[in-house]
Amino acid sequence: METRQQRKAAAQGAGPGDPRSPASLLEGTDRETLLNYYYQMVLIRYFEEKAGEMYTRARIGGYCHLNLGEEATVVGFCAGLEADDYVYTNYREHGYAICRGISPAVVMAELFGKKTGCSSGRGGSMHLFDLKRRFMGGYGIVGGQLPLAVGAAFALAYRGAREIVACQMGDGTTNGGPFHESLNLAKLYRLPVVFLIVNNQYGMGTRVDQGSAVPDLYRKACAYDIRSERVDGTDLLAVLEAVRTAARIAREEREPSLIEAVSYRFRGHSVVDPDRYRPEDEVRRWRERDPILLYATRLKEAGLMDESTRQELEARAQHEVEEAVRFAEESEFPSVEELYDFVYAGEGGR
Ligand SMILES: Cc1ncc(C[n+]2csc(CCOP(=O)(O)OP(=O)(O)O)c2C)c(N)n1
Repeated sequence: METRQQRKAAAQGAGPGDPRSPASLLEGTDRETLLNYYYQMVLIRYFEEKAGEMYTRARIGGYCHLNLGEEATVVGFCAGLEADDYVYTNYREHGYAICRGISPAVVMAELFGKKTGCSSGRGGSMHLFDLKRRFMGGYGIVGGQLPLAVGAAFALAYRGAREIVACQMGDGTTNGGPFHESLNLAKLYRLPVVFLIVNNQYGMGTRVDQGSAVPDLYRKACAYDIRSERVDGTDLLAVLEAVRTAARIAREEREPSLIEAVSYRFRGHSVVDPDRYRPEDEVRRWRERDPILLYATRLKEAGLMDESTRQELEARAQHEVEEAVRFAEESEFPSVEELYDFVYAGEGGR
């Protein structure tokens, strides 16, 4: 078990010589797994680009939030968890659903409102759900997922279960009441929960320092004596390592943790946001830190991925997304007779 001091040192960030550092993670992980992380990042990048295109072609209705640019936080977060852990997210969740094992075809079908979608076409982009894979949903109400995640963690603690809960949110969410109440209860009851703030720097059009009196968001956890750290959200391995450590502490010590992953979304808040509030040079600077390019360079420099492997992985991901669209196009809409199905629990929902 880590001492308080060791944990404090860990919270300040692991150095390259530290056995916990992302550099040793690269050395200590097999090539196939590392290449699979790359595959997942490009898969969700293509998926999101395609979802944006399908929205403009009116195949997808309602709202649609993409997480282009946040791929390292998505893949790192999911890779740090075990298959039977419970995951709660906000509405920017397509990538999380895919990384938790819901097939891109089934996610795309849900965006299209089709019966074959993971919420039987009832949820759409903001309400993906799959109980079997313990993907407990995207939520459209800002902060709505936090009390639910904490409630689930309470149930697990009460039953003495081994599983934990992981709960993702955006930076803007940390200014709302549910964030503070949830952190308070998580600490008070020592709940096995990992909170991940994806600080993509904007809540809709509001820059993080215009909305939060404490823009170093990880520091907010200290008000509840919760262990927290800030990591580079463009670095897949840094996110993975932080989540893995937090998950172990939740599982073994029954203590909550909070991670702030600093990243950037490349496009507007939702597909209908013209994104006029961000300076061009800021966007350009962050695009240079594209998490996919950074990770590709890292794998190449370590001699783990050559150019032809990269091209092969990208072509495979692109093909999977094309197939997802084909599946969604060919699937049926729910019929009018089925309109009232799944309204109450126990009615055969997934
Ligand atoms: C309770 C509530 N208030 C306001 C909104 C409108 N709204 C939707 S997203 C959003 C911004 C949230 O930003 P952040 O938490 O940083 O997440 P991001 O979209 O950046 O991933 C707001 C204000 C809402 N959906 N729910």
